[in-house]
Amino acid sequence: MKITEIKVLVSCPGRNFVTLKIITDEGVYGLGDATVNGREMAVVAYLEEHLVPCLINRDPQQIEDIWQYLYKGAYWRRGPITMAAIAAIDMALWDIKGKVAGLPVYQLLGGKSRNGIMAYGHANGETLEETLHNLGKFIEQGYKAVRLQCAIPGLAGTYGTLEGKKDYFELQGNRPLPPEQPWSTSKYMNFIPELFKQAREQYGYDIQLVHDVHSRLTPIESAQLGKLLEPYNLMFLEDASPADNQEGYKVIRSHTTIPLAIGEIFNTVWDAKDLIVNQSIDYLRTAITHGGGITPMVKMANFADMYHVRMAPHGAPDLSPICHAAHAHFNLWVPNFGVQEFIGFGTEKLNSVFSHPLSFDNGYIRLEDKPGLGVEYNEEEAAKLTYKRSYLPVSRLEDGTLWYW
Ligand code: CS2
Ligand code: MG
Repeated sequence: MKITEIKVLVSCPGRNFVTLKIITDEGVYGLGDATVNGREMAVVAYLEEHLVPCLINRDPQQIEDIWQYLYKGAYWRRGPITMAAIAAIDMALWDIKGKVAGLPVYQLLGGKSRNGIMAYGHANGETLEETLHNLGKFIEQGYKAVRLQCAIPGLAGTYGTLEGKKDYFELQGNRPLPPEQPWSTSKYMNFIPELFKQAREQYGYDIQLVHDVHSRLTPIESAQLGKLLEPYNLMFLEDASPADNQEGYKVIRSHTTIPLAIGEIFNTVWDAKDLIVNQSIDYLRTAITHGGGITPMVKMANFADMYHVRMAPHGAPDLSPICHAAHAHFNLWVPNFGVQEFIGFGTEKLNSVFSHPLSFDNGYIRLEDKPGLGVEYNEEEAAKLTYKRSYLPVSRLEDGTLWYW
């Protein structure tokens, strides 16, 4: 079997997605997600100019050798652009292997370790009341875990809220330049504990709650927040502090028992190694698209398992249904599974381009058995929805200092 053609397909069904299609001489093809939010065209160039020429005529069944060739052979290794490009190729090769074998990818990884994939939904609001009302709606839908994000009084626009838009796609797909959003750590720290105090008073402790700090705090501020939230028994606090400084997590860990999750911007196991070995974290959030593909995610998970770290893959709206499907196969297999972030199945426009094998019932994601990843991509519909540059916001403190968004 040989790779005869590779297409790099960009479409904007509400927001930009980069999809890789690897076609073989036996007519079997595979799909991969190469989307890096706000930097999509950099990945397109890396794939088209630097990787695709090396792959034509290769045997697509040599998944491991191709991954090693693209990673070690690159010399300029790691980074979000490189690893998303490699990830898309890796996903597509696993898709092909499953189709050739007539098996869903999770069977090739080792079969089911669970029947359903526990998901956490996003309850957010412009006010504390709206956020708690939305939490109630997720509980009614049977969610076992929910993320709470709320606009901070006095700040215009806070991460994790819709800022008046109808959905994440409208929010993320219409930023012709990076919007600048104000941030105040003190306003945030004075507000968030009250959100979780009232959530527990109103809904009790059965529902598992998570919160995403989005890397806004210094390590000692994260420790302070962790201690303030301990009475509310969160499942985890995500991205408490930027993980460029992995040592910082020793500071957080030494002050609070709140479980810590991190990893959505990680792109190799090296980004997480010290955090795992030092047992500074409890959940690893790396996504298959940003982490280099299924091949390295399996290795990361096995390494993390040695240190009781569970996998909680990133599941944001800027990952395509191909990645979400790949996560479902991975999550069905991975022994040290924690939880899967789930933002729903998107809009009609998104589903006119991507069809996927996923369903949701009573708090769990289910995966329909189909060979490979089980996703289809409608090139004709996709071609009608052309790329539209859109950025992630940037954040500034109230004195104008540039801060982590
Ligand atoms: C967030 C992401 O889902 C999450 O946990 O951190 O939505 C993140 O903001 C986006 O992936 C950025 O593109
Ligand atoms: Mg996050």
